[in-house]
Amino acid sequence: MSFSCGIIGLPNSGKSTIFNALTALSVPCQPYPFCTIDPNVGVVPVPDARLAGLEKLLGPEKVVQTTIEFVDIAGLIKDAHKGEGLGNRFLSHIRNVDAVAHVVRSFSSGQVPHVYADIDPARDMEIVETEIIISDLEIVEERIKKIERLAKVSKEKGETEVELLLRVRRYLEAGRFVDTDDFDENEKQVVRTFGLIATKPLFYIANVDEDGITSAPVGTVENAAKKNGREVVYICGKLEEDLGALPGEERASYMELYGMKEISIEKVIHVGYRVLGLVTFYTIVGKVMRAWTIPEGTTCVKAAGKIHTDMEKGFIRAEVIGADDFIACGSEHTAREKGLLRLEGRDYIVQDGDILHIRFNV
Ligand SMILES: Nc1nc2c(ncn2[C@@H]2O[C@H](COP(=O)(O)OP(=O)(O)O)[C@@H](O)[C@H]2O)c(=O)[nH]1
Ligand SMILES: [Mg+2]
Repeated sequence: MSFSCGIIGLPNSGKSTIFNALTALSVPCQPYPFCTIDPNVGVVPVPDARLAGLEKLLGPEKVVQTTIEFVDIAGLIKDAHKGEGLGNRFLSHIRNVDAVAHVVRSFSSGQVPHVYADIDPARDMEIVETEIIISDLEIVEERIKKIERLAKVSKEKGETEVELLLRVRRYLEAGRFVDTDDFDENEKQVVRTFGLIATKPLFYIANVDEDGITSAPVGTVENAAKKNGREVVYICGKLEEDLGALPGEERASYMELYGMKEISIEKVIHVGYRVLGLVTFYTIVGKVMRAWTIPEGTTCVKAAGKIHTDMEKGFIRAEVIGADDFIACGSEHTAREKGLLRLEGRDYIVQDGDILHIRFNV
């Protein structure tokens, strides 16, 4: 299953436009049953230059990219928690995602009304995040009440949970997202079950004008993001959506016209991937070459388990080589001669770009 990213923002900030641009890169649904749940969920392949390099070198029959899932929801407006606009209940659609992309309107276009008349990214960011925090607070309060009601049944479990809820509440009451680094691994696992959006990593997508220039005062998004230690991706959603709809060749000439080297929407995927703390490893088995996604810091034996539970159970060791080294050598033979192929044990921490060949007992 893919890691997932929810898209939030004010109405008319360009969320659906960006979602469409992302899903224009979409993968065939068949191996990913989750991408058909509803039209607002899209499974998108992660563009990967290393995988492309390996493919060129080895010419496998089949290449499977790793994927990331995006979820598009309605826009939040000020006082959504009091029922303004569409309210805030629809946030339930993104309570289980792994990260959040906050689309911030930075394009002017007179044809597209802004909910608050003028273009002011810092204000918009604040409105949306405040509504998220209030909505999360509602959930925390409800949960505390519920546990107190059940306290007679299971006191001990309830106590640790309430303690964590109170710690989380302190951040929210201070008007902040929750710093999950203040929780240990076990605590994090419990906190995750609360489904709070303010506990997820967040990055900004500044949706800028066609000429690539933000109509907002230069640096507003950047400054607001820096204050929170967050990343910003600048793209023009409209342009990306139009590009995505074009057939390959036309797309190429259009990109040349605009002096574009890459489809910028790919940056969204890459930053999402980085914010999630993910790394990619590769397997080449028979004629199938495949990219896999794991969290940073995953051991070799756990990575093997991602491929197949039998590989984890019967794990002996792994032959490992970095994809870049492999590509530079041009063949397995040369890589062996140069001593770049290593043997690693179960506790080896898999590095981004590793090609793994797992040896295991059946
Ligand atoms: N000029 C311009 N218009 C955009 C851009 N992104 C979105 N729009 C337009 O803004 C309107 C609202 O976009 P939409 O994606 O539906 O916003 P959402 O409400 O956040 O989902 C649509 O008419 C889009 O075509 C952009 O980068 N530039
Ligand atoms: Mg929309």
